[in-house]
Amino acid sequence: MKKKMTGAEILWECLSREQVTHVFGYPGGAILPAYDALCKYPNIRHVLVRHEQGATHMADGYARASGRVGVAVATSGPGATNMVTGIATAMMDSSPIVCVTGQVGSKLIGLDAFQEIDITGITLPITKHNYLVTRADEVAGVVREAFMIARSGRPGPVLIDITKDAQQSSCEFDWEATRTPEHPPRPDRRAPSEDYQRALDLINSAQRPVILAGHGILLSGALSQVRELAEKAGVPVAMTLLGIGAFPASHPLNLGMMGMHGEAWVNHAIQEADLLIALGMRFDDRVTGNLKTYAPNARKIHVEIDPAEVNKNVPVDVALIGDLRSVLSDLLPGVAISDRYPRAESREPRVEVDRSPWLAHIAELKGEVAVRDIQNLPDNGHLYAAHVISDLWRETGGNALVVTDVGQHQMWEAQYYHHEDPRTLITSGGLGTMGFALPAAIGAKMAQPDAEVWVVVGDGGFQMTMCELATIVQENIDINVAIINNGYLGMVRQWQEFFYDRRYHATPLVNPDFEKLAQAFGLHAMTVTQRSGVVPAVQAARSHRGTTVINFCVEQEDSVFPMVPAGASLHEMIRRPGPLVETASDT
Ligand SMILES: Cc1ncc(C[n+]2csc(CCOP(=O)(O)OP(=O)(O)O)c2C)c(N)n1
Repeated sequence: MKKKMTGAEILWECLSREQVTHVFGYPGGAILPAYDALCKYPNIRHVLVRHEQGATHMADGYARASGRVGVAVATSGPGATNMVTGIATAMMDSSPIVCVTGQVGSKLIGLDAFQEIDITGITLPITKHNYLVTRADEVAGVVREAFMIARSGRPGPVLIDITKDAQQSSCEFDWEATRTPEHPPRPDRRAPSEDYQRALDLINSAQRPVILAGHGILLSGALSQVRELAEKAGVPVAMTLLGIGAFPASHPLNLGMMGMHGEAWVNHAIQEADLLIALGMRFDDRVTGNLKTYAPNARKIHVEIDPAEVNKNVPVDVALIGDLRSVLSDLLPGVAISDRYPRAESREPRVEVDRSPWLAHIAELKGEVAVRDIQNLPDNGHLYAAHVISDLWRETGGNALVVTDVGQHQMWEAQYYHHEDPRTLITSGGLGTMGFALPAAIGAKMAQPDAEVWVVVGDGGFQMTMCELATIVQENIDINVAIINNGYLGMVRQWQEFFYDRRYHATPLVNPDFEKLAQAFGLHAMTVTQRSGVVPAVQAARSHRGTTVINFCVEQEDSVFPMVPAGASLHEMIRRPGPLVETASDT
């Protein structure tokens, strides 16, 4: 049915019809008509942020926690440019968000009007697509198409810039007439069947296979297919940082995280493998190390939705392009059963090769590492970040949704918080955006109101977006914040220690008293300086209704181990000097 509406009303009407229930935003002149029209849409909760970067990270956190499209709104000029980091973060991590920005009146475009900026030009390389809308009758079609683009194929951010006059003027609104064809993403074309056969031949004959599990598994929802593949064929699973949660941490075939700060046994297994089965991952340089020496003896199968990723960094033997869930569903019936995980359907072909020596070898590599683990250090009065994360994991039973920032604490979280379920770790993997965690956690909590949400953040990154503590108070949000306070920009300090002769320039931090700071925002807060104080603090935060900020003052010069130096081969790791138990007298 046709109805006369303003462009601003059409915007909210279309967002409602796209099932949007939350938007994260900040008003200003060029988006005011839209804000005024929002009063008519009480079904949409607007979360008033303190900085537009926060709005984009919240939309991103919302999208990652829910699998739905997150929405952020800002005004023209500085409002729009403040969104850039959040949009780039979403782009690098394939997160579906739609950002709506106001633009100056269409007659003013190009005249350097007050708060005019070419935001479609600026965001061209960091969006899947973007639009400049100058007429009310364009709004509906653009919004529908933007949502379709954001969530289809390889998901990502879309920006809609709407001029003030397009928001103010009226036109007939007809939702049905704006229907965009849900054209399947191009990669939905099936790979030729001979490619499937080649992949199966490689899988069924490999002696030392490893699955590389990436973020695409979570995005396509291929969890059960990946698990079936691993169990059926008896193949161990290594995860990228963003792939954490794609395979249960407690599963006997789980290896853990790979790459620059991956566990030593994982990287060794990859280097010794004769087959890598890469699922929804893009062979990021932090994952591969030196490409010339990466997995030198392995044939490679790459299953990926984005054809541009295939053969980009690592040449592969077989590429299966398409939605991971459908590709794996097609592949699974032909995968031969390994004896290690015998299954009921015993009529299926069985693996000819014996993979138990391979699995036994990996178990041996794992055992050798335990002596270097900081966890085995007796309590020497110092508080280590790994202990904080580990206690947090135990106290929450591994069931919390953890949102991390970027730095050492991010890697310790990946190593010591064992995630069983998908979408329980949210982190900026691709762009590595400090300041991401606090706002992304707010968005995640909005998407999963029943989840126990913890922010794990460094003292540096926390200060980049800590203004959003005010949003937490205003919107009455119940999350907990663990600041891993080492008095340094820790990860950069670590690089200075290892590679710049301990010249700690511009990395020591003079911090505010985080406990008092959080209290000034009206929040419950604590400071912990001893290992014995971690569990009581976590328990107090969990039993307190509303947000608690805990300032964990940890060892200042601890480093994340192992570490593959940038550009080195994956097996050339800097290891924590060990065994630690013999050097534990440094009280
Ligand atoms: C916006 C931004 N600026 C700079 C960096 C470079 N960087 C990566 S890690 C890091 C240090 C982070 O320090 P902190 O937040 O205290 O966490 P820690 O490493 O100590 O756990 C820096 C500066 C970045 N990733 N993002």
